[in-house]
Parts: sequence; C-alpha cells; structure tokens
Amino acid sequence: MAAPQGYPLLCLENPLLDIQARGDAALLEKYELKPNDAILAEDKHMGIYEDLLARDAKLIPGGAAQNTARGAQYMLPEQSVVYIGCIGKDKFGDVLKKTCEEAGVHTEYRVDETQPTGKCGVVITGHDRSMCTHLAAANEYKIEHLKQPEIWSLVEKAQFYYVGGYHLTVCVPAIIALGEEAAAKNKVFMLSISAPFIAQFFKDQLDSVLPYTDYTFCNETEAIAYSEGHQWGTEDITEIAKKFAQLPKKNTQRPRVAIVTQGTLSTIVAIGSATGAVEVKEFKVREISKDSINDTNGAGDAFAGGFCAGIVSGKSLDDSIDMGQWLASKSIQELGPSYPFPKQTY
Ligand code: 26A
Repeated sequence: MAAPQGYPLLCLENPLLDIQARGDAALLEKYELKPNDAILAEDKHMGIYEDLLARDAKLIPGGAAQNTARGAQYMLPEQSVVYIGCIGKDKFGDVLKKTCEEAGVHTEYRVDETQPTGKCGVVITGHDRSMCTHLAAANEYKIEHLKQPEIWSLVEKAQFYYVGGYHLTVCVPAIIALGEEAAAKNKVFMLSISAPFIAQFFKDQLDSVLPYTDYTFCNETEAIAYSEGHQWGTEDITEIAKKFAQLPKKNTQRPRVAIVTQGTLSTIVAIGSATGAVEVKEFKVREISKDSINDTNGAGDAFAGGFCAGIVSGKSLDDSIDMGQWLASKSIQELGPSYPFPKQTY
C-alpha cells in the first residue's frame, strides 16, 4: 500500500538484476566488451550470463536509478522514496521488489506478463566494470502505467523527480510527463546521463528531455561523449559542464546545475543563471585506501542517491555533493551497488 501522503522523491528507470562476477581480458574479448562500459545486449552477448554464472557470479539487485532510489532512502527519513519501472512475473522480479522493500523504497512496478525481469551482466576486472544489459521486461514500461490514477497521484504528490538516462531507451513519453509536471509546478527534475552510448546513440531522446532538467549528472566519459556528439569541439570537463549549465531550460525559476563526477578526481559542478553567467565549483572526493575498495559498480548511482537525499532534505548544494561523495565511498566498499548494513549514519 502506498503511503497516503505520497513520497517526496520519485525515481523512474529500468529494474534489473545484476549478475556480477570477476572476469578477465579473455572474457571481455569473447563478447567484444570494453573494460569500463555499459551496453545493451545483442544476440551475440546472450551467452555472457551463463559464462558469468559459471564464474560463481553473485545475483545483486541493480538497475542504475533503482540503486539511486535505495541510496537516497538510505539517508532519508522513512517513506521518502518511490521507484517506478517494469519487471516480469518471475522470481527475479520478486527479489527486486523485496530488496526495495527491505531498503524502505516503495515500488510501483508495472508487471509484464510476457517478458522476464531484465538482467545486467557485470564483468569486474580490477577497478573496472563492464555491463551488458538484457532489458527484457524493463523495456516494456508504458506511459499508460504512469497515467493510472493511483500512480499519477504519487507523481503529483512528489516534489522531486530523478530519472535514470537509461530509461531514454525505453519510454521517453513517461520522462517528458514527469518533466512537464515538474516544470509546471516548479518542482525539481534530475537526470543522469548514465552511459556514453546514451549520449551517442540516444542523442535526440536525450536532447528532448534536457530542457526539463534542474540537475544533470554524468561522469567524465559521458560528458566527452556528449560533447563529441554535439560537435562542441572540447574535451575539457569544466568547459563541457559550463555548456550543460547554459543549455535551454523550461523552468526558468531554477538555474541548471551540471554535475560531472570523475572517479577519484574532483567533482566539477557548473551552476547556470538567468544572465548567462556560470559559476564553477570543484569538490574533492573522499579518499579511501585502495585496499578497502570492493568494486566500483554503482559508485555513480550511490553518488546521485546521496546527492538527492541532500536536495530532498533541503541541504545546500555543497552539502548535498558531500552527501553524494560519502554514500559513493560507502558503496564502493560493498559488493555491487549496495550500502553498508547495519546502517551507517552520515
Ligand atoms: C538500459 N541499460 C543499459 C541499463 C543499465 C543499467 N540500468 C538501467 N538500464 N545498464 C546497466 N545498468 C545498471 O547500472 C548499475 C551500475 O551503475 C546495472 O544494473 C548496475 O546496477
């Protein structure tokens, strides 16, 4: 049962189960994968899930924005987050629902009768992770689900929206519907670019939703992919962040804030303004020893989760960035996109 008062933060994207194992160069080569990337699986990739299971893979709840939703709830009071996406009618779907429930995230999944729950093969080599996603049911999300009165009422009650850019491959109308709701009522709309392939091959879809964004998240590779795709002629992260901050915006009552994470290097934040002037800030990450890193899968999602928690609880931009960096540092010490249990406090 959804809470009658709703949830301040609503997240939308692709619910996936991660099948994660350590791999090597031979495995990456077999499936023509880069060490650090995220792609959609084609027919030639379908064997990877069996190969990973043969390597003692762990099954871990994933899906980028679902990780962010769990991360934000980790740092917020009870009943703060609702997550929406599409799962299949199967065991993996039940696992995802249960994990969200345990993390205190309310889910409103569309359940597809024909496709299995989506999965993501994650190959860990050193501090890199390569992800190969078979969306299956996650690809069946429909705007009609969002527009059902009981779901739409949760949309209306929410004050903050976070959409994973991976959903741009699935249901752009749903993203636009959230963007329109946010812009019309001066609520906060946040979007992560999620992967270089989104900036390259889903460029038009991305550009159709960017005007709704108050906060954009990406890492350095995604920033450069966007810049290349738009012939901006620069690989300078600060320059790219500044250009993001100045892109056209629907809701002119809020500035755009473009946030670019760069692994262990500083996070770059560009804040636009009505006059066209852009302020740039840099934030050092929280250092942890190399030995205490378990794996970096989900670090960006955790950062976004901590950041969203800050924004939802009315913290300043600087404090919210620090909350993001704190949660990311915690998540990379866990296996996969997970957070410490028992709960640690910021
Ligand atoms: C559409 N694609 C490719 C995806 C994903 C994805 N989540 C949604 N859609 N490809 C990988 N992921 C998730 O990213 C997390 C790490 O950031 C994985 O499930 C993993 O948990």
